[in-house]
Amino acid sequence: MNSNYLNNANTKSALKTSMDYHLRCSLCKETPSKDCRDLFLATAFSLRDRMTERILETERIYQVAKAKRVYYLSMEFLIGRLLGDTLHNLGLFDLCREVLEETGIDIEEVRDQEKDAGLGNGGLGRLAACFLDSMATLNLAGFGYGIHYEYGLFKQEVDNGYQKEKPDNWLAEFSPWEIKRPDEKCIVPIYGRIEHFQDRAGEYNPMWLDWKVIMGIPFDIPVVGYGGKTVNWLRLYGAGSSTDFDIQIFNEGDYFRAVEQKVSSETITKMLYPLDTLKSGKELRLVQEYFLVACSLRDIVRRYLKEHDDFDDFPDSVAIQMNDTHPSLAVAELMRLLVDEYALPWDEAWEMTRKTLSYTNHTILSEALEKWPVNLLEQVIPRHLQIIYEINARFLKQVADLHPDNLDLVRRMSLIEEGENKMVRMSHLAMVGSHSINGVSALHTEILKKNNFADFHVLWPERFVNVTNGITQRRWLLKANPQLAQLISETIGDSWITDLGQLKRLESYAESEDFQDRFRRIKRTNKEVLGRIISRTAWVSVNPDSLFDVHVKRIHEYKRQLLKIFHIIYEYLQIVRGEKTPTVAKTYIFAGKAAPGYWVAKQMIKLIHNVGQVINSDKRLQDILRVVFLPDYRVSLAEKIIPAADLSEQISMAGTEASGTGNMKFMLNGALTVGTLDGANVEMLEEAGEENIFIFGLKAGEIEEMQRGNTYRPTEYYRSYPEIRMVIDAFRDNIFCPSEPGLFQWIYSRILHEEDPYFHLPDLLSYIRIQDKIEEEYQSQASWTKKAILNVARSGKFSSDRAISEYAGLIWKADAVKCGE
Ligand code: GPQ
Repeated sequence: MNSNYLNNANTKSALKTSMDYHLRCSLCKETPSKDCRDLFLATAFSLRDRMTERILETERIYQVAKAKRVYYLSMEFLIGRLLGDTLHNLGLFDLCREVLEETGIDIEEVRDQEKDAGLGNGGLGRLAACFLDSMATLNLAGFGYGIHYEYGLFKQEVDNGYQKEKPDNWLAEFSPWEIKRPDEKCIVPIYGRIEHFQDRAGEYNPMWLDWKVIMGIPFDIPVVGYGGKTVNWLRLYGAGSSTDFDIQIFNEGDYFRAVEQKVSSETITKMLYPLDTLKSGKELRLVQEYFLVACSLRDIVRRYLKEHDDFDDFPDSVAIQMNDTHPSLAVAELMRLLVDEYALPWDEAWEMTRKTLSYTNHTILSEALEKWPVNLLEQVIPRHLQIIYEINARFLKQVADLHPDNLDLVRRMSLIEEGENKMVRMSHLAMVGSHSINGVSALHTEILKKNNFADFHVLWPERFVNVTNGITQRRWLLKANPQLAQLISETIGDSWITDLGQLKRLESYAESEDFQDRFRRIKRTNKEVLGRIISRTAWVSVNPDSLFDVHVKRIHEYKRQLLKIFHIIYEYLQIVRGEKTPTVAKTYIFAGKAAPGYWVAKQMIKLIHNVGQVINSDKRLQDILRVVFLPDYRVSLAEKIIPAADLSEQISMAGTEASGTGNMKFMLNGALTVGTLDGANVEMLEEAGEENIFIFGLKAGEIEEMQRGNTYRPTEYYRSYPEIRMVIDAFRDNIFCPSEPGLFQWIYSRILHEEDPYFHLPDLLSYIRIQDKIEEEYQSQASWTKKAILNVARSGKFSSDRAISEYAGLIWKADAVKCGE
């Protein structure tokens, strides 16, 4: 039933009334606090009212339409701040700005009061957040399931160049967006043991006994699509203790044990593991993964059974996407629910499971491919381990029937890796239990098919598809770069907001002097804004007329921050030794977090800091070079950095970055890319045209060949090329650690004598050459701006709307359901 509470809600006076109401009735304040926190909360509550109304309406429409529901299961949703996006998507941004302006408040100050919800590490988590926005905007009944971490990704501080991790207590002052729903809690069994009991027919059936209980409590965050009609939700589960269970121990007279049990249950969702393309191997992480899967599948099945009497329509009514292998226990849990709790025959349950689930792979790096020890699974989820064994036995029989003499193949494809410590290969579990397996860029999917998952590709070629990643233009252009968004809308209309391909029409303005001029002025303003953030947080003053060369992302060897530093060192030494006359002033900007236990990554931060200290304090380079490291990279900071970039660094070793999504955000905001032929860079080259992007370095195939033949000899590069020698020797000679000699010796020795698995030296020369070319091209501002405009114009493919339409059509078979007026 549609209620009338919020009739005429979208007028200035109605919005003002809502905000006043919440200030008094929700916050119990006569006047708002000076710091704008109260105003932020009152605004957020007013928007939440409008969204919750639409959630109910949307749900009603989905029910009538019998919409197929899509569930995106992910351990991470890096949603960042929500106020700006929500205002834009509800069409209330200008109205709200005016309401605040009338009380003398700048909307930016209000927005700055919101803490980032950092419930993810990087690309994978941000992708999930962009996908939610696109699903709602495309009118798909698509919902997210994740974990309500009490602490998100740590806050990064930098002390003398060293990263310090501080807890991110994002919920300290609670989030106004979430709706706690204790009435929809679920109960999740864990630990315990299996016994077999004989039934009437004499068969032995397994029974899971003595399990403990965790309670899953849902928190819903509304997800509003552009236009404000469709409002879906993201459901995050927090762990609590079961009161029933506590009382049982309590009654046994063991009060302390009852409290301990409560505390240990609540620890489960305390914090996000700060690892990106690395695995933790910790029991608590396994428990988190299981907890997510167990809560969400119970919820999904419960919702389905409200409208159905049996499971016959399950795969036609429900699609479940597993975001990497982190939720791959869904295969075993769905089987357990169907077989153990709803008494479906195995074969029928298996068909349902496979038809419902699909799996996205996000990396080929072996250190990120999840495997869990069999004995840990046995302890934590014994029944699931049994189910995994049963799935494996049936699957391997199928393989052996097809290839009777190929034991090696059976061993390679098994869900279990044999050895001293037997392990479950989660990617195999995910593939066997899914009808679709996808990579996240064309190159990545090809590598999966050819290398990592080749055996599976031969067996099931039809299951493999590619869906190149995308980003939402609502956040990454409309919200993050309002002036550019405005210029584009004035020029070609605003249909690009929901149809990014429309940007193509900007091509005809690429050479217009007037358009170029306005485009450049916007970039310049964005650079000034970033310049102020840099001086405030990194204590370095930068020149907004210099070329902003930006390398921001997680710190990881494969992403090669070190290659960028090599180039900076080369340039610096060339200049101070009088071998180069600089023609362009440059500001090198880095930002990114390192996993707390990843020593090499943390050293990179220290190195950037030290290189910065030497260069920034060298009088000879005063107006020429600056190197800065911005602390605490997060979504809201990215929204300031990306619109201000001239050059985007995407220089991972070819074949290692599955896709990248930052690369797309820079392109959309008119930065030119310098990159290797890796991940989605390959497709960016195709779209932009080779004259508008700077591609260098070895190709994935060439690297693979060198790896296979073991033909890479770092010392040969060192001996043959003076440029390389000059850079590497700087580490031996302590040029960037004069007061701490030896600090960076390890880089010298590792690269030359031990190992360089990320092929820095073979790519260094071509990187230096392409940087020279970039410097030269930057001098012609007209041609640079033309290229930048063409990049924006040709970035349409990289909208997450396109990616989600492909998922919906190819994988989920889900149609849009228009949520009308
Ligand atoms: N990615 Cl496996 C993550 O951010 N975290 C992970 O744990 C894994 C992958 C990234 C990947 O490195 C990027 O290349 C992708 O663009 C991104 O996922 C989204 O697909």
